[in-house]
Amino acid sequence: MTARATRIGYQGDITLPHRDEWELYHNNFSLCSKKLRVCLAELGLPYRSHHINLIETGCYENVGRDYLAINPAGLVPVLLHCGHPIYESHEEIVYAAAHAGSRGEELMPEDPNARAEVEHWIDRASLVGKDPTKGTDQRAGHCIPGLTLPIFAAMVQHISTREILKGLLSHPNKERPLIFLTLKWMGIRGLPRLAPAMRLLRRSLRHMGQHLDALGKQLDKHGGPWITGERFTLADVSWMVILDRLVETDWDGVLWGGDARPKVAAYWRRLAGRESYLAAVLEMRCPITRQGIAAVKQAKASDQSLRDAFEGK
Ligand SMILES: N[C@@H](CCC(=O)N[C@@H](CS)C(=O)NCC(=O)O)C(=O)O
Repeated sequence: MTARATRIGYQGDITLPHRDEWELYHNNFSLCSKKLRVCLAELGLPYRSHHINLIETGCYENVGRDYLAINPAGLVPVLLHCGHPIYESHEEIVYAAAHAGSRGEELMPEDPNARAEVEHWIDRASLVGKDPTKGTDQRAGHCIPGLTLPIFAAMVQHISTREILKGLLSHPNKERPLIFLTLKWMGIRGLPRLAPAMRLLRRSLRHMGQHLDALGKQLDKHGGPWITGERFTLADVSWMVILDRLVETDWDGVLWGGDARPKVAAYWRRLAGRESYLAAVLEMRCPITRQGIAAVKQAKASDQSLRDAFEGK
C-alpha cells in the first residue's frame, strides 16, 4: 500500500465481518455509490455487493441498526477492503486504484503534475462536509442535491408517508425526512411554491453551468478525449456520475443541448459509451428511478411555466 493510500479515509483499526477481499455497501440511485461501482468496473476489481435502500428508493435501511454498524453516519457508499472500511467516495476510489496494480496507476497517475490535475477534478466533482448544498460555486458535486430536488419529489410519490415519517425517529439528520415529507406533499408541480428549494435549485443550476464551462475549457486544454488528455482517469469516473445525474434529472438539454457547450456534449457521449457506464449505472437503475425520470420529463413537457420556473426564465 502506498503512503498516500494509508493516509486517506481508510479505517485500518476497524475490522467488520466480511467474506470477500472487496465488499461494497451502496445504493443504486446514489451518485457517490455509482462513482464506486464505475471505478471498480474500470479497475476490474470484483466485489461483493450489499445494496442498501435509502428513503428515495424504498426505506431508511441506511439508518437501521445493521447498517449503522457498518457506517455510524448512515451514509453510502462504504468500501470494505479485507474488512477494513473506507469512507468518502472520493477517497474510496483513490484507495481502490492504489490497490489495483498497473490498471490502478493508469486511472490515478503517479506523476505529481498529472496526479494533481486528476485530484483537482475529482475534488470538484465531490460532495464534501456536513452540508454539501453550500459551496456550489466551488464544487459541481455540491450543485447536485439542489438539482436532484425535482426527481426526489417524483420518486417519493412511490414511498408511503408512514415510511418517510419513520426517519423522524431514526435518522441522525432530522432535516432529511422533513425535506422528503415536504417533497411528498408538494410533488414536483408544487416545487415552485417552495421558495428556499427554488433558490437552491437556481443557484445550483447557475453554478453547474460555470463548472461545465470550466470542464469544456479543460477538455480544450489537452484536446480530450478525457479530462487530462489521452488517458481515462478517476477524474472522468467522477464526472461520469455528475453528468449522468444531470441526464437523469433532465438538465442535460438546458446545460449542453443544442448549441450549448458542444465540448461537454461530445464528452458525455464518450462517457455514456463506456462499458462501465452501461454495467455499473444504466443496468442498475431501479424502477422508482425510471419512473422518476419519466415523471420529471412529463411534468416539464406538459407545463411550460414549471419548466420556466426550474430553468429560471
Ligand atoms: N461525502 C460522502 C457523501 C455520502 C452521501 O451523502 N451519501 C448519500 C447518497 S449519495 C447518502 O447516503 N444519503 C443517505 C441519507 O442521508 O439518508 C461521500 O462522498 O461518500
